[in-house]
Amino acid sequence: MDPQRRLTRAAITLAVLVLAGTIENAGAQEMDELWGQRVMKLKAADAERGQLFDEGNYAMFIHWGLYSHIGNFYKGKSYYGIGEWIMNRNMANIGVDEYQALAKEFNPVNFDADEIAKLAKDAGMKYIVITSKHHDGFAMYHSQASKFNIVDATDFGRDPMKELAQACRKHGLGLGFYYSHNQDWTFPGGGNGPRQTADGRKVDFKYYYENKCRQQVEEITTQYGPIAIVWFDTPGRIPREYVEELVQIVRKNQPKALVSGRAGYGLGDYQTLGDMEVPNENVEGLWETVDTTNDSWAYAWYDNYWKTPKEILHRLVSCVARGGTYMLNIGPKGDGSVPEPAARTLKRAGQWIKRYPQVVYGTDASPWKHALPWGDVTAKDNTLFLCVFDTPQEGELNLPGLKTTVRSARLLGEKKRDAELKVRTKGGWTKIQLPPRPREKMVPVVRVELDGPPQVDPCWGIDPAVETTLLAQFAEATGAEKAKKSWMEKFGEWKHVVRVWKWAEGGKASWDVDVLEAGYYNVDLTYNGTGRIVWGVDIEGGAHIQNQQNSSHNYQRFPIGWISFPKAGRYTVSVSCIEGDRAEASLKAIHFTFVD
Ligand code: FHN
Repeated sequence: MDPQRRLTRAAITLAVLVLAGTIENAGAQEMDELWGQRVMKLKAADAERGQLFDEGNYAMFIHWGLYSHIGNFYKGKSYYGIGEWIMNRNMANIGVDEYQALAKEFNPVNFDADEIAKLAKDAGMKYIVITSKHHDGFAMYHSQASKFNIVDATDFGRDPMKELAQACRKHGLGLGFYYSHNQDWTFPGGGNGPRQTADGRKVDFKYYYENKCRQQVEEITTQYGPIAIVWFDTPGRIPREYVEELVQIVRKNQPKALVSGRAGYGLGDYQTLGDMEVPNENVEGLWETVDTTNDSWAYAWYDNYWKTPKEILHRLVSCVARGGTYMLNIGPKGDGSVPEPAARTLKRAGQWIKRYPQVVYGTDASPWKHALPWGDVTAKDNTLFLCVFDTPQEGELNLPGLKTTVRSARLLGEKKRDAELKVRTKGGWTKIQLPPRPREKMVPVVRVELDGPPQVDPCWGIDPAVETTLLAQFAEATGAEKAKKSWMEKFGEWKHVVRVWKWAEGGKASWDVDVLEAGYYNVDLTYNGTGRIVWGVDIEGGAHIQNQQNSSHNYQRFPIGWISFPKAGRYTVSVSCIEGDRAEASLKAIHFTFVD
């Protein structure tokens, strides 16, 4: 099949999924169509380029373009979804000529590159990646390859990428360019773009590639000084030779720049996880998560669902603790200004990072390989940084299965600098006593010095001092299927889960756990499904509880009841689906809260 037809088919598959509202059905195959081959490891030769991620860990992503001027409100109607897709038929369905004509109205006079670079700096970010051209084909810099660019097609007449490049240099930040190499919805032959030129000549992808794409990648890699990343996106089924050539262009012009994993064919330098995907388990190699401060990437007038500073820190620390990098997006408005709540939340989170830079920059993944009930851990050699997102009852922090001896534990940021925290052990757990009122109100951090490199028993701990959640992702499924699912909540707003479903008679999801305190624990389950479902929870060789609860099409939490662990120690806990639509019942997590 001709590559463009295949590409269109991929876009249609995705659009059909969205149109049909089948938020359940977007599977790995469709993700691969959209994001390309995603698993790759940085090659040894690229190690120098890898430094950006190793040391940086936190970056600013910016989606800003002609679509920002529309802000998801077009001809008197609001459209819900990612703003940069406003042209798409699932959004406002704007034709090419009509969209191009909008450039005359776009005049972002309030764009202030210095303010944006300063915001990134204050937020604690190390580099900025901005859309030089998104799928709409509008270049946000002065391009010779196409007049459809911010200098030639608007009254604004400035090159904001030049201004941003200067501002980044001034503030000591790296700069990267997002470039949509495959999709171009307005240039003849571009992915999902018109099939003919203005004079009616039929053209294919090669025409777009040779007359625009290749030249623009040359431009962005030569006109703005040294750049840190070229962030290609949605390779779809672009022919391999084009990606090879684009990567060569980047290598030739910017030998130190990273190429994003979404270049396609595994030709990028690192892996980009799914949009908005903060992984639950450590991921090997060099990788990043891209996320946004609210729901849309580009500015959407109604989108006020901002992540709080604490949520931002939680998602950042989770990425670093899983071994990766976090790139968090802002969507400036059509006038070029940054929405105030976005700037505010980023700065607040940044203040915390300034207090504890050693927790985030240049640190390694958690030896537990997953979050702990009260928070998460980053590490550097023999030092652990315990980031407490949920303060445990009576202020005692419980660490399951730490086998290396603790030399000392101190709360960072306290006035009494050297005040050591009390540390004791109980049944293989390490217990650290926090002061009753830590000075740090947002996310207290305990620095733990160990006798040697951290060694951890992989058994799951059930912590009586704070709610413990065990994800289905970590369960062993027998007589049931464990599978990853990604879906769009709003158009383009991705969610990801690993769930256990398709339960056969006797099927179960099991976890080996280590219970610190004997007693009753309240059990809740998070699941989705259809109709009423009877769930069972069993402790191997011990208690069994079961209960019927309703279900919802999206993941919701329902109570099941109390279960007793007669003594502290090791157990195998399992969940089974006893009655109801067992094929559809999808378990996401089990939660334990100590009662008595
Ligand atoms: O289609 C784009 C989308 O508009 C946005 O740029 C995101 C950011 O990762 N990438 C694509 C979808 O994955």
